[in-house]
Amino acid sequence: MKDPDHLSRREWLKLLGVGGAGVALGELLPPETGRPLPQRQAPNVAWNSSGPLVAYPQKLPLIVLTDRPVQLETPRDYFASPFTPNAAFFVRWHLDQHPNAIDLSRWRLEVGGQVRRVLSLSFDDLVSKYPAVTVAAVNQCSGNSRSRLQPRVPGGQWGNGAMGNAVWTGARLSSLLEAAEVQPGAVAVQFEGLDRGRGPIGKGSHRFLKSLNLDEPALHDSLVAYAMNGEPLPMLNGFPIRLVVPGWFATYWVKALTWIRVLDQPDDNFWMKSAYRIPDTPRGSTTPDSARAGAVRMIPIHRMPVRSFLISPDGNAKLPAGLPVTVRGIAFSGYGRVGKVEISEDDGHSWRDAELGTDHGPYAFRTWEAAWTPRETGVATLAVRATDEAGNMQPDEGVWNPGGYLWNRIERQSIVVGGGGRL
Ligand SMILES: Nc1nc2c(c(=O)[nH]1)N[C@H]1C(S)=C(S)[C@@H](COP(=O)(O)O)O[C@H]1N2
Ligand SMILES: [Mo]
Repeated sequence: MKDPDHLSRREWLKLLGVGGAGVALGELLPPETGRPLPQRQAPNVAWNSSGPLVAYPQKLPLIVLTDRPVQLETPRDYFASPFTPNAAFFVRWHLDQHPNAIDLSRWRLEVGGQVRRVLSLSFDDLVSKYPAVTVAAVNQCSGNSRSRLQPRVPGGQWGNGAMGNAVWTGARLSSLLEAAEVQPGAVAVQFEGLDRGRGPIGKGSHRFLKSLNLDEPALHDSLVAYAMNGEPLPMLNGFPIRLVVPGWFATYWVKALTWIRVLDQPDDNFWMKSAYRIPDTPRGSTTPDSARAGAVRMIPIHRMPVRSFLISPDGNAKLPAGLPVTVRGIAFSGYGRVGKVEISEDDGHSWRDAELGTDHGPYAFRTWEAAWTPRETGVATLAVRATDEAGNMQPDEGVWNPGGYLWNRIERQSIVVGGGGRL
């Protein structure tokens, strides 16, 4: 994380479009964030889920999983860039009354619970009283690729597009906690969004509440973010602020954050105790039988396992035999930088290194590319696997758990190769 120059209140209001033409965060942002939006083609149903494309406010046409609450998946071709445009960024809410307007003049962020000084911060306070920091980080739903699990599990049947990478700017969570002076005996910090709704009936789940233990290292990397790729957060992605927990699954990235509560007891609310739990087994995998028998210890989901994706060629076009193409994609891990990406042309029997693109930090998408010349006509299959610096390599087996979380099997893409003909 780098500490940019402290920005004045006026500049931040401008950034939000209140005080005139938006101030660019340009100097802080990698040039890729400013690229024009790619043209969309028909969604690739083998890669994405298969809902209709609908444009919600501030959003490009995205794939609808549900519309109440809103859940939208990002089509594959937006992952050709290492930064996902805000307007194409996926959306997931659990409760159906999520905000569609915020009056910033009345809005407050409260920091309370086991603290010596309760804080009630205006948006200006948040922007001007605490140093602004930035981090590039992937936000990925725990259930990304859930539709791959066998046997199928209930929950949103996401393809691979419930993820995105952005540059997040905000105050460090730890700065706020220091200012509030956490009391001895505190054990966890709970986060609450403005959204309300019924949630699973009878579970006290009408508010979305997540928490991090105070001794959790990820807490010290976390931001209370008010900018996403140098712009205000879209309403559907949590305007005006959200928690960013680099390396961890998106369920902790509480949107429309309005309460930070320091707890003196472990958090046993529905969203921590019952939802988003994974088997405490290698890779978080178990079997339907052991899950049904309650034979496996469940723990809260946390960091994201290493994954990589082949973005192009996407299989929508026939490629000529004998002509070289550049195969491109992205990779990331919640356990450290991507150290290596490899591709295979023979279904995983042999692998060769792809070339890694610019390093945007340990929590960001890392682009990769490799030259490939299809030799024979017919259907070719490419596979891609990544290894992170902690030594975790993507396996060629799926996982299974009742929540449908943690999918990270090696991805494959079939491509039709036609005769090259004569030139
Ligand atoms: N307030 C609030 N924050 C939330 C949620 C929610 O339902 N309410 N869902 C979480 C989950 S499970 C995901 S996947 C991400 C989705 O973030 P996005 O909509 O910005 O892509 O938000 C997280 N933060
Ligand atoms: Mo999620």
